[in-house]
This record gives sequence, C-alpha cells and structure tokens, in this order.
Amino acid sequence: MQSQSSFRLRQSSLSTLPSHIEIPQYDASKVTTGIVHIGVGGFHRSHEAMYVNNYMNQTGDLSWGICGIGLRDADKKMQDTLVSQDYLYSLVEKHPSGERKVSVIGAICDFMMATENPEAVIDKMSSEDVKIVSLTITEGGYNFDPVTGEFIADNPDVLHDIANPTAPKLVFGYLLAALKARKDAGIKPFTIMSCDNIQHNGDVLKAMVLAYINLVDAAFAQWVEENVAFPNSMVDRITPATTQDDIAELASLGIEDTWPVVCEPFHQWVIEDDFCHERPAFEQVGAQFVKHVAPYEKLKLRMLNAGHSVLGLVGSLAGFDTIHGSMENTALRDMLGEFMRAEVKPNLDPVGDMDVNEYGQILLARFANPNIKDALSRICLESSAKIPVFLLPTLNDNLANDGNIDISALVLASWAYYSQFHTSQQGKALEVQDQMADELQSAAKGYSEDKLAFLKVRSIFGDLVENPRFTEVYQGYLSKLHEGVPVLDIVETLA
Ligand code: CS2
Repeated sequence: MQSQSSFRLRQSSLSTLPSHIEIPQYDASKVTTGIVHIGVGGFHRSHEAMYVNNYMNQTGDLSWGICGIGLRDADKKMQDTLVSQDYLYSLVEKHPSGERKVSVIGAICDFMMATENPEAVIDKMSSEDVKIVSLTITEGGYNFDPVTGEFIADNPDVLHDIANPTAPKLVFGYLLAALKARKDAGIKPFTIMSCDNIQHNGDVLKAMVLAYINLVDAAFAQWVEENVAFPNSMVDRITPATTQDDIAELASLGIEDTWPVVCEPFHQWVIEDDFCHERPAFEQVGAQFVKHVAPYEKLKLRMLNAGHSVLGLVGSLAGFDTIHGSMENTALRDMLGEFMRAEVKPNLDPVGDMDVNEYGQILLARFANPNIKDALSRICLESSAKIPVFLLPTLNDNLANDGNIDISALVLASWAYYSQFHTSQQGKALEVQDQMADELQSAAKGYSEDKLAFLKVRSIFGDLVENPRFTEVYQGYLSKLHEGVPVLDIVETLA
C-alpha cells in the first residue's frame, strides 16, 4: 500500500518529505569520512550511524561521516541500496503505543566493496582523515575458538590472507595492511572500535588482531600493541530484520526506501574512553564514556541477550514466532523474569549507579513491544556462537557456586531438541541458520544411543557433560521433551 504522496529517498527529495519525518539538519552531501565501518547491517544503521547523525545534527561537524566496507559478496546489496539513495536511509522507531518516529539518516557518506577492490579499501583506511575503524562483524567474524579463546590460525581464510597481504578476505588482513601503510607514511594509527555483542569486545578484538599480526610480523605486532587503542563497548538496540511490510508501511508514511531500518526506541552505548586518535564527543548525544565497561557488558549479555535466547529456543519449541508473541504467554514471561532474578542476577557485578531490578523490568517491557515483531528465527540464528557468550557463563557460574540452573538446563535441552528436529514440538518447520547446524544436528541425533550426546560438542559446551549436577537436570528435561510433554508444561513448573 503505497500512498500517492510518497517520495523516493534521495538528496533532492529531502525537502519534499512530509514534515513529520525528521531529516538531517546538515547538508548530507557535504559529509566526509572520519570513520570506516566494517559490516554495515541493520544494527550499525540503527545504532552507531544514528549516533553520528545526531552528533552532526547537534554540532554541525561533518567530518565524522562513515565509509562502509563490505567484506562479503552479500554486502553488495547494501552498497547498491545506499548508492541509489545518495547514501541516505530511513530509521523507523516503533513505539509500543503504535507511534512511529521516522528519521532520515545522512551519516554514511561512502561504501566500498573489499571483494571488488581490496587495495582501494586499504588506501581508504590509510587516509589521514580516518581516525576510527569500527566493526560489527558478529561473533563469528572474530575467528576465535569459543572454548579456548585462541585465534584459529589454521582457518583457510587466514592462510589465504597471509599469502595475499594486499587482497585479504578477513578484517585482520585489512587492519594490518592499513596500520602498516599509516606507520610508513607517518600517520597516526586509528582507533579500532568493536561494536559487537561480545564481552570484552575490544580486548578480544585486540587479542585476535595481535595474534594475526604476530603470524606475519612480530615486531609490528609489538608496535600495534603499544600504539593502537581497542576500546571495549556495550552496544544495545533491538533491531529486527526489515520486512516487506516495513517497506510498504514506510511508503504509506511518505518515503520510498528500498532498505529502511526498523528498531525499538531504546538505545544505549557505553564506551571505554580509550582512543589513540581523535573521537567525536558522542557524550553530547547520549553515549556514556566510562573507565570500565565490563559490568555493563556483562549485564546486557547475560540479561538481554540470554533472555532473548531463553524465549527464542523455548518459544520456538512451543510454536511461537516472535519475542513479543512469546511474552504474551504468562508462563514464558514469568519464567524469563525468574531466569533473570534467580540465575543471572546473583552473578552480576555492581553496574555504576544502575538498578539491576529496574533494568530487568525495562527489558521485559522492551521485549513485550508488539510493534517490533522480532522473529525468533533471528534470535536463534547462529546460536552456536551466541549461547557460549550469552548463557553458558551464567550456567558455569551457577554450577561453580551452587546457584540455580533449572532454566538454563531447560534452554539447552530445548536447543538439543530444536537442533535434532528443526521443528517445533507440534512439527512446525523451523528455519535453522547456524554455521554448525549439521554438526549440532548429528550430535543431537545421537540421543537414541546416548542421552547426553548433544553436550559432547566440546567446542561449544567445554566439559559441561562431565558435571553430574547439570546433566541430571538437563537429561530430565530432554527426556520429557522426547516423550512429548509440551515444553510449556515444563515452563509452568519453572515460572
Ligand atoms: C539478540 C541481539 O541476536 C540476538 O540474539 O539478542 O541481536 C539483540 O537484539 C541486540 O543485542 C540488542 O541490542
């Protein structure tokens, strides 16, 4: 449904857009690159790019524009979309009341495909104007072994990059080439800022970058260690995948945009104040710069992200499709509240002056927002990379200090069932997207011979299978699921 008065999003149509749409207060055609961002997806566009946009609106300083870099062929679609819209896109904030706030974001000013011209990307990153390289490459992009935390040095792409330093495939090769070129040209190194959902994201990134550089040039690795900053950060904004309905709805509101971003109103960004080059004063637009990010990261990963996984895996077995749909089930919602209270909270550290109970209440309200329509398939996507970061640390803490483990055990039992059958308990097909889907499925199928077979995927679970306190509870739930006991009946007992 496209209203007659919608306009194709372009620089030239900005002034014709309906007045309820917020447009850049600055001349978006004058924005220049100060940040190179690797991995431009929905989340980057609802979060960092929105902060940059607001910063430009507020200060008029247009030197912090973003040049997006696509490392994968699949990123071409983003480049084409942005180019066709003069790099503009719409951000639609969906409030629980049904209200929509639409803003046009002008913070991205360029986009390059590394797969097409790697040397141009290295040149861009080496330019004096670039002061920050930021990343949202998802957990998998960091190339570490989830159990040992070590860099996977025999990854074929790593070997390729060592042999092809001017045409790498992975982020590490680009960072090395650009940092070297800058050093050779006497240009200060950029700050490398991870915006991914990984605890100690900056420290992990630093360790991975140094591990890679060490394989190539140990002396330079030493220089990077001493001269380049990798701030940790906590990033937060629920950003579901954009649907055709979102595109049609936006057209009815006045804008034709082939790839808008939809998100919740809430956003948070807590950044360690550790930069080796200039940075924008993002504190002017709501970001918090702090000395220690760890407690904030831990709070968010263990409460929000693990909370999502609880609803995602258990809700999928019960036949729900979305986070808010699962929240409408009282038992599931109560179980989530109980998970936060009894399993997560006892292991959190004090977080500035934040009230953890209030944080939990706000989370429940965010999850219940009926307009976000966050698909459980998005939440369960790449669970093999998420569960070790979001859920297992809480479980391991509770096993170490005799804490509650029931809900975590049910989530893992649900994951085993989900991985084996790729269906809900009622037999509805589930869309499973996971790099380890085949390995997980064959492990889970081992159930008929060995009830604990799924837990033997050590690259995910470590030695969890050797903990009898855990395996007893886990096996109890998994047997019930296999016997056909509805997961919601089990949830009732835990809520
Ligand atoms: C989600 C996150 O991917 C997931 O499982 O929990 O994408 C979540 O929506 C964001 O981290 C919110 O900031």
